[in-house]
Amino acid sequence: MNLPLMTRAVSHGDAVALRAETGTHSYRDLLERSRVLAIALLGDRDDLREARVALLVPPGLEYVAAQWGTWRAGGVTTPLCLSATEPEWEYSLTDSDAEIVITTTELAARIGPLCQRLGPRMLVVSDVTTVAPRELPDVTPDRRAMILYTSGTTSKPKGVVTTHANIQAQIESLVAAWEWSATDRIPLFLPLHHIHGIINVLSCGLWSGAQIETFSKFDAPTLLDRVRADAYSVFMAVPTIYVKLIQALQSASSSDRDAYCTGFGRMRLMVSGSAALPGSVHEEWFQLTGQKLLERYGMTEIGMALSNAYRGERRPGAVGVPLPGVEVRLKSESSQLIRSENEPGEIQVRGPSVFGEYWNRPEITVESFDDGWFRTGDMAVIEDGYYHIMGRLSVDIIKSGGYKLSALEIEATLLEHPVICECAVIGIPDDTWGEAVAAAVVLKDGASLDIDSLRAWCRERQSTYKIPKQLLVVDALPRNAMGKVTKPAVRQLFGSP
Ligand code: MCA
Ligand code: AMP
Repeated sequence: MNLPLMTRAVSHGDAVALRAETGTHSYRDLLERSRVLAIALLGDRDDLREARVALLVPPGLEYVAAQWGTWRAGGVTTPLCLSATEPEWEYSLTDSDAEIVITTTELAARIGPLCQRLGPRMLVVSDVTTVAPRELPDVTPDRRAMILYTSGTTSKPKGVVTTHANIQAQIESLVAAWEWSATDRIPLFLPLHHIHGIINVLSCGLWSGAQIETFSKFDAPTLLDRVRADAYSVFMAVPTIYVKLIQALQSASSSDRDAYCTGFGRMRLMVSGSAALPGSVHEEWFQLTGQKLLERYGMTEIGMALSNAYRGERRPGAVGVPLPGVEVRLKSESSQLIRSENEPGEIQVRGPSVFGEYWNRPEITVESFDDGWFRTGDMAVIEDGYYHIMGRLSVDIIKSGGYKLSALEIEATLLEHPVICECAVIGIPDDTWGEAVAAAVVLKDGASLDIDSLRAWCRERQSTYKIPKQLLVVDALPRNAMGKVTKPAVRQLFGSP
């Protein structure tokens, strides 16, 4: 067993690793379940040799067993979004060329027909109970470990490939900066197909010997009851969740609110990230709970890059300074290195936590690096020593509820609608979601469309967070002299700056 996450788990032994619907599970349980699963995955092979293994497993013991089991067998995990539609799963399975799909009894009925049609073997975790003992392969840190699908400036999501060494660097940086320890207890309600949930919460917690309480999804009342009972020392969420928690606190009775707020106030660390945290939310949270949220900045391709101080200033509207082991620079539009404060530039990142490649997309990989530095596409400026995110270079990237969405991908789906001839998708500011998806469409002659029927049609094809929340039917889309749709003018149609 040569992967540090697992060798460390040996030393954590009988400590409780997970509190889940299935009960409590020790680090020893995780090791045993993942060993058995690794052997079942291997069958008669000695090493999966980076075969892609898709995971459609809810948070809990079975998810960790599937992830660690795949890694211990030498495979590459491709976690799927639990609430995705069949076309979205099909895209991930086909693009990653998944050989095996690990799932649960409940989800097997939903993914089974797709596996039969596309060919990957389906393995139901609970079906694997006993296996004959055998050696597991040596998995070196330079090997590929995980493919996460991320939307961007291409119409279809790209697979971000990280190695075991990248993952280790991402974990070690956060464990050092935020002082994780075996006494920590953290709730996990974020989805486990993105790094916020996978690395920042699950893997940092397990690396440290901490206790993680898993939930199938974010549910404010359940969580608040546990907070009131002092169940956690650390808390990590996207801004939308803090907005929803503020709403829940405000509608609680004053005695309940006091108890919840006292619970939050006692935690040693509360972090916000994945999207900009509005200064008003930072302030309101502080007023309610006495906690200064620590905001940080990251990306699937690089892990976390910038963070406010754990011991030191947590400045609203800023994302702090580079994390341990991460190098960050700003490059101007004219490709000049920015050396002074108050001059905006693109954030570029280098270091062991940065991914190596987009799966099967060598050209896009090359274009994404500038002399070894990853080009994030985010603009920032340094003010009084702290980085501030100013926005993105591409208007086609939307951040909604912490999810990164591609306007181009949503447009491609909308164009399949029988009455839509043309469309332009943008993100418009939204108090709860950060940005909300809005679509301007031109319809075929004589046709009509309303938002409810459009949403119902989209539901079969795309995850709920990609479905337009606002619809505007127009006679023509605004275009420039070259005939290209001008997104700033589309924003104005929605009355958005
Ligand atoms: C859901 N709804 C939405 C959206 N999402 N409406 C507008 N915009 C959205 N984005 C609607 C649904 O259609 C539904 O409406 C209702 O809200 C409830 O849906 P549900 O899915 O149950 O919502 P929820 O459970 O309350 O979800 C909110 C959430 C979730 C908990 C904030 O979106 C979430 O877990 N987000 C985190 C994503 C994440 O982990 N991102 C990190 C990526 P109706 O009832 O009418 O049908 S990693 C990353 O970004 C980098 C690396 C980083 O820095 O971390
Ligand atoms: P993802 O591709 O889902 O990994 O999302 C990464 C993107 O989320 C970054 O490129 C940023 O645009 C955005 N992001 C993450 N953290 C923050 C933050 N604290 N403030 C503003 N944007 C953020």
